[in-house]
Amino acid sequence: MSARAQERLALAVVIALLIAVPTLAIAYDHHLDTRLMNVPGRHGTVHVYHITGVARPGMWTLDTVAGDNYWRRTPKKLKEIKVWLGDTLVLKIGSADVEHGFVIPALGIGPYRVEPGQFKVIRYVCKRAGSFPFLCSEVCSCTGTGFACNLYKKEGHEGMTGVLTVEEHLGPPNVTANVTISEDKGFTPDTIKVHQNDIVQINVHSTSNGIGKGVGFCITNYETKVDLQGIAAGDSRSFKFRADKPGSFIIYSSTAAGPKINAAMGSFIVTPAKK
Ligand SMILES: [Cu+2]
Repeated sequence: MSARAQERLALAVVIALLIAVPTLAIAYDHHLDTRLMNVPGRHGTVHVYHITGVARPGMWTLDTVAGDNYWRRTPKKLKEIKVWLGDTLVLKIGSADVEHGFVIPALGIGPYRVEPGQFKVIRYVCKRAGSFPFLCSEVCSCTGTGFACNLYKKEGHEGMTGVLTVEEHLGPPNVTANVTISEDKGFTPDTIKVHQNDIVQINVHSTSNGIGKGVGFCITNYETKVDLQGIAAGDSRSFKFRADKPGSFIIYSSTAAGPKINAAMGSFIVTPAKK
């Protein structure tokens, strides 16, 4: 073979490798996902999420963050993952830059160290309905020191939050309550009585704008299920949940709505289920 032909052959081999390596890498990645997806679905639907931690601006994202788009465009922040009770979550967590830590404190998931170039795969069966915040447990946004750096650290850490919402198929409510929130009377009616495990629907109507941000409706110990914020005057909101915890709980405005409404309180009473 002539020297020229050898050169051409070498060039052809290099080009072929340049195409083959990324193609194989993508195919392998796809294969791994398919394997994750195909785990027998004993627990509802299996959802696979690729979550990438990005230190600056601090966020978890579902976008691919690699190469040029790391520099050129801002990935979209992952604010919420929504699934149904009984579904299985497969979270494949990576990092686009520095070490992050993935944690869902209320569910006892993590913290898992997520280092760049590696993936942490978490499988979780959603057995509790509610809203569970996830965040980054590392101070990750800057690895240096100094004022500017500390600023970014804070931004990054605070930005790396989102919420996992596990919804329950509840069916029609056993109890419906219509509550009006007003400046002069607070919550009307101010007491809601239900039995444990009742499906409760509460329709909240506001006649006040509070101090400009509307009013809120929240029940202590039920915050992960019931937290309506910023209901403007004239607006109505509804929500439905299972009263699974017995006891006497306080109804309050979770939006700062001025002294009168902030001082107004109601009661949510859940009678224990008969045995
Ligand atoms: Cu982080």
